[in-house]
Amino acid sequence: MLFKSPIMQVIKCKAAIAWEAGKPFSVEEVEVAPPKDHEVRIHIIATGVCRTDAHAVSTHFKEGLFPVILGHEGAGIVESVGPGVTKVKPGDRVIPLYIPQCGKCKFCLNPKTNLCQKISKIKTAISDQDLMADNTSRFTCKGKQIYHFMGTSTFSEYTVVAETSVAKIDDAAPLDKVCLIGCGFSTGYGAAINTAKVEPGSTCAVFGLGGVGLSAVMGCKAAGATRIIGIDINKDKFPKAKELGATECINPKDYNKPIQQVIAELTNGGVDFSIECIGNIDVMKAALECTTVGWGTCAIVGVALEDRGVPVDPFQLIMGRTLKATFFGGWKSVDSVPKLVSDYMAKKFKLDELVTYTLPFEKINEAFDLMKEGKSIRTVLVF
Ligand code: COD
Ligand code: ZN
Ligand code: ZN
Repeated sequence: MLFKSPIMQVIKCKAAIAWEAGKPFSVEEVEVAPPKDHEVRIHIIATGVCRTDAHAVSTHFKEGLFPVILGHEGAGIVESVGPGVTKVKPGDRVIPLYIPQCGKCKFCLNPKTNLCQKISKIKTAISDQDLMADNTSRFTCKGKQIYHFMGTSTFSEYTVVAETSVAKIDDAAPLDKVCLIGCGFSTGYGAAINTAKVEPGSTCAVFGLGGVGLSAVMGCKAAGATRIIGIDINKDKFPKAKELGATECINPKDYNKPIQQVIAELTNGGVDFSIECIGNIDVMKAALECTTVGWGTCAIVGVALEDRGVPVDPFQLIMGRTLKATFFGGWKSVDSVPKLVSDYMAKKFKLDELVTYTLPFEKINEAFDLMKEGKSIRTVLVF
């Protein structure tokens, strides 16, 4: 029998466009072209707003391309697939992945890393995957080509992603919660479990109690840490941190000595594990230095926009400390995201507590204001 493949149409829908750095988003009608070979078009149902999206439009970030559709913490339903797609089909519930997993390259084949050849050459976490594999965009607005972002662009009602950048998840998963598994939750939780490899009975310090840091706190707890110190300059973040597993919280502003010294004094010479979830170079240095001589491990999650590196005294390392860093919490994306969604459904960790606001998509600028003012953990935008 001869099947005629359906003619796939351009979809007109709403999206938030960043026309230039440092300006509010503009919600516009965009055209989303059909998916090409090995691409998937997704109807985004919900998307979280992450600090990295704010970084990408910051005037301090030199590598941003404009105009662009940001967003990398979404969840949705497959609308159509391009030729050659076998892993998902229309109707499947999915999470777009900003780290692809092609399954074939030397990185995908090695259990030591979650990177994939497709992004192994990037210089910053967020300056890649701005076009599809054929070097063109699927988005246009007012006759102009719009860049993709991190291969996901979830600030659009419909987006197109590579087949290697999508994970099929449980049909029953609430998309307005599990979207956080697309970034913030997995990044922090994995930093504790996969990167720092927190051990039972250990003492941990988590710097920054935003969505990523709180997820790191949950990861430390899940790994069996018995003491988890949360550090933030905004004390309003402390109650939730304690609810999610922090055994104590401290504010560097309350002390007139370096926070690494304060932590060393509180912990008989330093913590076993520390995790930096801010993206501040001075805090990264403090996070390394607050770990104990002999075996302390510091895992960096944040990426700083500054043009300088972390000033590490080699003696800190000679004394037995280890400095590591992580991208997407070390999770191999296609393999792990469906399992993390199942674990959430099985109540193995909390996500709902991280969602402070759920707003209609049109209020995207309000969501960024809430984040910048320190009033939200995560705002989820729904279409
Ligand atoms: N000392 C202590 N706390 C601080 C300090 C400081 N000097 N400065 C800020 N904080 C606190 C803030 O009060 C806030 O509570 C927290 O740190 C940061 O939280 P958020 O909500 O702003 O940020 P998150 O949790 O959404 O994200 C943090 C990241 C580190 C992931 C992000 O900023 C980043 O660096 N992203 C790039 C790295 C990356 O992996 N990107 C890929 C996708 S995210
Ligand atoms: Zn993010
Ligand atoms: Zn690969």
